[in-house]
Amino acid sequence: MASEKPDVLLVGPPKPLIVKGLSAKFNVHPLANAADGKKLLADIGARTRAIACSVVSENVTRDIMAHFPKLEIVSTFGVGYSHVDVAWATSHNVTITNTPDVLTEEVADTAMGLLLSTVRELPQAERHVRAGKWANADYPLSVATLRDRTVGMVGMGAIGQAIARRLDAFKVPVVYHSRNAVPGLAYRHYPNLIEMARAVDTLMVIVPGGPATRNLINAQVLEALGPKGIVINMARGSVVDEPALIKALQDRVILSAGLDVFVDEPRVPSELIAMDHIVLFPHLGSASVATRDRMDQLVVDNLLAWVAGQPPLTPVPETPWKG
Ligand code: 8YV
Repeated sequence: MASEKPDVLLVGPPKPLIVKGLSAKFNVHPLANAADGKKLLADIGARTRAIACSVVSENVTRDIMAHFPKLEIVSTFGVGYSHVDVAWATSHNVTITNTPDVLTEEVADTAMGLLLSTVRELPQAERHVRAGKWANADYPLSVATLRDRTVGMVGMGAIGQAIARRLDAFKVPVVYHSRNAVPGLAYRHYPNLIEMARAVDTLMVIVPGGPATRNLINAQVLEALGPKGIVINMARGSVVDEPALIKALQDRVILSAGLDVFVDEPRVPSELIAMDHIVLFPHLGSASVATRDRMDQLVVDNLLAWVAGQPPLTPVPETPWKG
């Protein structure tokens, strides 16, 4: 007898919290466990109205969604959702939900960690101790200091503002670039990114990924930032023109970079690995057990609200829930 529970396709690893949370109300079909993924899509496509996605590293493409003529909702993990084809979802009346807010402070903490690590060369100093070099020589004084810097935020959403609050406490001046000024914010707004890059020495990149921001940080911006320049990327690899960044670092057009994200992650260009003066993190902005659990739970809660006939909790602005 056919089960009365609705079906949900799960894209990405079948994390226990998500599978368990959804199983009470749904028949969960993890794509990753299917011996034949295409067959699974063909088998459940006609009747399935919901997709869950458990990571930002798996794409929910139009090719996948097109198997689901009755699709109503895609509930994805991550505040960023450039891995879901938003244009297709919008034109097919499919609501996308993401996991904002629950990760804001965690990602802002990581951003400060990456900024301090990069400016003060903390990972390099730690490597010096572990390599047994301290007995022979002190680790050199860091070339840079946070004390004389101005941070230009590229993006001033919820996470950008949480980072800016931390920088206030560190007594570091903050300005920002975004398409529109954020009402009520006291920081100076630069509508023009190049102009802001000229005025600061540190860029903190925290804008959404996707076509609108692709290669926003390009050779011209790096040139404008100048030889004291440090770029911190907490957004998506796609926002920075990676070959231009590599060249700017190699030619010392800018001083350094701290990168949490990469164009083709988890593959990191060998040119970046070869540069010992920069800092590389493995995309761990939100990566604590507690925060990841809250994100997983929000993936579940959006779908539980929807299946109970209520509006999903956190639809993204491009695809508001219309009922
Ligand atoms: C990731 C993120 O979840 O939420 C996002 O959009 O990029 C992070 O929180 C994470 O680091 C996974 O790769």
